[in-house]
Amino acid sequence: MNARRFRMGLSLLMLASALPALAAQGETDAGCRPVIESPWVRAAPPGAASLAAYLVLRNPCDAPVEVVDVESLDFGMPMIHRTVEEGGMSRMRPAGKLVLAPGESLRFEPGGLHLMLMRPLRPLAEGDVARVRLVLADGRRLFAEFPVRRAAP
Ligand SMILES: [Cu+2]
Repeated sequence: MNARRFRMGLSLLMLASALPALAAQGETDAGCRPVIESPWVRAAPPGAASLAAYLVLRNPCDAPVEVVDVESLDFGMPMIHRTVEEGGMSRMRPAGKLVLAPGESLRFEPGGLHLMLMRPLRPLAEGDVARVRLVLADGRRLFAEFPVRRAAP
């Protein structure tokens, strides 16, 4: 048994012992999920190798959440990027660690953090909808339908 697994087991035990108290309050934090708001994909010319997508991720829960990956049925290689300025040049890099504190929102927006949806598996034109989900560090997935638009909603 490695240390990480042991700690996970330990925290599950602690969670289990805390559940009756939470249930007595009528709410369990285990049921709380971060929320994807205002999702959209920027329309691109037919044949584009990648599309950029944006959203606001809100964490209304009592625990921090970490986003570790993005998945999509509509793209062969979705990634999470950040646009950064380097020596006067605008470049895209892997986003790195994305942790949201309780009550915090994280904006994926043009010129900053974004979803880079590479290798479209079908044509996606304005008015179509892409299926995208964010993967959290605890294994949960947050799904949303991302409408393809010319401009931010
Ligand atoms: Cu990018």
